[in-house]
Amino acid sequence: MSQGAMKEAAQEGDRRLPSLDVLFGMHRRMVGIRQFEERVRTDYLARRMPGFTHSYVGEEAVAVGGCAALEPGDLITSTHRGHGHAIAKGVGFPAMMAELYGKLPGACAGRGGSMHIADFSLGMLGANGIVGGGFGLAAGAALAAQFLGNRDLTLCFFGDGAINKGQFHESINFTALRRLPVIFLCENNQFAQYTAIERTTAGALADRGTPFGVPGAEVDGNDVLAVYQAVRTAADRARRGEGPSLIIANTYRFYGHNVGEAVPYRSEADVAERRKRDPIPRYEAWLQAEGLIDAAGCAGVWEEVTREVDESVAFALAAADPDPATAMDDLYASTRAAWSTQ
Ligand SMILES: Cc1ncc(C[n+]2csc(CCOP(=O)(O)OP(=O)(O)O)c2C)c(N)n1
Repeated sequence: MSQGAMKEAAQEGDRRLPSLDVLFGMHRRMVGIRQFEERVRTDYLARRMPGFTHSYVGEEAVAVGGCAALEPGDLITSTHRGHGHAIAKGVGFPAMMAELYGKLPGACAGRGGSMHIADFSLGMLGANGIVGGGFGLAAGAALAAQFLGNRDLTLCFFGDGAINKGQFHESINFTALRRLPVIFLCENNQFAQYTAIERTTAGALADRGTPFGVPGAEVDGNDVLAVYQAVRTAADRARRGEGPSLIIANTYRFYGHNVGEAVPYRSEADVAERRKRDPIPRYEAWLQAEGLIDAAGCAGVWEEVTREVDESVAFALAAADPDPATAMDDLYASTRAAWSTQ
């Protein structure tokens, strides 16, 4: 479909294409993730922020395209590199920033930090310090949806390193067998921690579902519209009761594995080359070519979002710390309470 036709279809509210609201929302969310992550990096390197953190800069189109294709009741599981997923699913900057600063109004009352941000009310089932930890959660959430008979599906984000874990095969087997509504969305950022994918991974990633009868698609993960379309197709299949799909989104992380890492295993020239395919200017060029926004409009979004991120830091710094006396609260779910809601 030509870009002109796509714009027309979007304006007419074509079922398969994003509405104008979604198109603009995707731009704002991508810029939001970028500016949030850049500010986190600055504050973390200045040793103002506690904990440990992994930057999502460069991968924004995957989280944003994926979450934009979902319906409100749908769920996501995330990874150790989870800030972008949380923002794309609607967690606000103040709750995110306060959580990273370990403050009481944080998304998890300051107890989770960067790798454990969750907001069940938004369907964000949690970032995860365990590589591959989202697979079982996604399978379980989808089993619950099937059991309850609702239309909710679960979008499972994970990395190219995680696809080599046993839980991936266990989860894709189980969800295929039961035809559960899951989308496995692999963010292939070319590295698992410090090791390039060529040194760890055999075969084509998109074929990993083939033995289980699960269709695989490969998309340009720096093209937000391509990710959106792929997830819409997989979501339709899941809602028809046909089971899981696998999507490989090829992308690149612009910074090191974790913030503060020296990155000795790839050259600056490689990174500079990859930065030319930055998903945000690329999407802005498309929006502008379609006449949907001009350069000043784009600049306005950057300004507004940057101000919101700055305000979230001020909010976090002024917020109360959790009371150390409550450190052991909420460690275990009350099984009595859980069963009484059945
Ligand atoms: C079970 C487990 N094994 C190892 C680690 C250490 N570790 C943290 S991130 C990572 C690499 C993950 O690579 P990938 O899945 O490609 O995600 P990316 O970091 O590239 O986003 C590893 C091995 C861990 N956190 N959990």
